[in-house]
Amino acid sequence: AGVENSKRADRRLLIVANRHPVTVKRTTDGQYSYNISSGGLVTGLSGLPPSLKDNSVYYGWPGIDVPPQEVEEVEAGMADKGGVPLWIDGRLMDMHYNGYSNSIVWPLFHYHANEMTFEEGPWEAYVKVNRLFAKKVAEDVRDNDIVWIHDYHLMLMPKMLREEMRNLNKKVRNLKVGFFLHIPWPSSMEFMKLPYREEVLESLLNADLCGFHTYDYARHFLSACHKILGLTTSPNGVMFDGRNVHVGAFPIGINPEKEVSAMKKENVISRVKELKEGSFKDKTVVISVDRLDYIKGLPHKFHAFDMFLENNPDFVGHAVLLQIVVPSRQDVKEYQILRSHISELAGRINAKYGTVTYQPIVYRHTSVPHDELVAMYALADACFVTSTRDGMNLVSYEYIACQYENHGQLVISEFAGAAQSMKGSIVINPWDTNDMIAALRKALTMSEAKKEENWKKMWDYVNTYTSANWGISFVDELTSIGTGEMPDVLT
Ligand code: ADQ
Repeated sequence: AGVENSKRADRRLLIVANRHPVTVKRTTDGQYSYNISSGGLVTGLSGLPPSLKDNSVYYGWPGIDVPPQEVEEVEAGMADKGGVPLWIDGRLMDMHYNGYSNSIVWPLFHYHANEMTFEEGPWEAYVKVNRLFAKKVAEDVRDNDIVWIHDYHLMLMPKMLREEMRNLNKKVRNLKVGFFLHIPWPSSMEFMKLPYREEVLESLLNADLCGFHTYDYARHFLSACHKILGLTTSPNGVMFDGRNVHVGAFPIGINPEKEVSAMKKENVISRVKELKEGSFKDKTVVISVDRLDYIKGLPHKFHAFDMFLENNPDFVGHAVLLQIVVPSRQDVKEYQILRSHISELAGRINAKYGTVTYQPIVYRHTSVPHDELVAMYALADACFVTSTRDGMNLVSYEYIACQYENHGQLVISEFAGAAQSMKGSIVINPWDTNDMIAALRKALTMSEAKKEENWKKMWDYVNTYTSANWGISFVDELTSIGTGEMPDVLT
């Protein structure tokens, strides 16, 4: 590790993601505010250790169109936060984000091919935005830089980056380019449905390292390279253009210290007490925290909770599902339909079992401040994750980090990447209602000794495979790739 660390020491790390972790907003008095956004990618990146963060520059769209005379001011504001904004027209970004990215790749990679929607222009917008990112980074890269491209919005960037550097006739020594996918890579049979599948694969193979959350995703990627492009693969790489492109599993984590220190704050301690003695007095609480998304299996979960109460009358009157949903992609029709569907389900279940003093589903559609989220994780007796597909699922890790006193249980879908690593959890199939009913009962009636034993296994994992560990492993693997294997100088 010492040798690898020295390879990354003093090298700049250019972290490139579609949305900049810093969202810029214009305030009513004409000033600009700079806020860290929420979401899985931001949670992962925010936990990188100082050894990586201190030399990092973040590239991404800041979420706003700024008039030309104010660009300099915002660039300075973002530079303070280690960021470089990509100035791309908001309408183009919208087509890029809601088009090929979220109406084609997102559903398909989560095995929801039926929810792919096709309209004019999404591919062109995807190409244009990837090109603009590639141009900007190509202008900025210099010797020894590490470029780390994130996620499914920027899959064309690895190839375009090399093209743009060639166009600029730019020679950069010892550059390393890595790509990490935050969502699942589907089986090759599913991936084959992707329009422009060859372009996507060939572009990714211009990176030196392609990383995924699990070995299954990495294996699916390799098999797509073999089946679609006819390439020769090994368990951890693929030969392309005379080079060995490295492929591996780098499971993302959280920064558990952030949750544990929040738990110790006075306001969090008093909030937990207030909720336990107030709205949740004598209640058994099952918590769920999801972005509003059809991959999270919300209808499956609500139906299972309904059937759980029907089959376990001893829990009626005191079991509560506390469901927090973060608004997401609200301008996409499928998401609007889902929103009204789950509101209706919650209303129906509450009408079925509720009384003036008991509401079985407490459903909130809002983003929640971190301290409040921690208080809710802390008071819950179990966490229920029912994703029909989920790259990893960081909510399950955050919950475990907040349970060092109570040892609440995790009930998690086998289709979430995290289920593979969380030994000690109760793994369920979200398509099997009886399985979920039994799992909830098991989680809520387990002996204290067994709960502690399970929780300890999960905590050991969460506390070892942190976001810091993820960032370091990926960057170390990237920088340790032999220079002989890749063209050192890009011309
Ligand atoms: P997401 O689909 O966003 O991430 P997840 O990994 O669970 O899913 O991360 C969600 C993050 O948002 C958590 O840190 C959570 O605390 C936060 N959050 C959720 N609800 C919130 C609320 N109401 N208010 C405030 N914060 C909230 C994507 C992939 C995942 C993958 C991550 C990281 O879909 O599978 O684990 O990227 O790679």
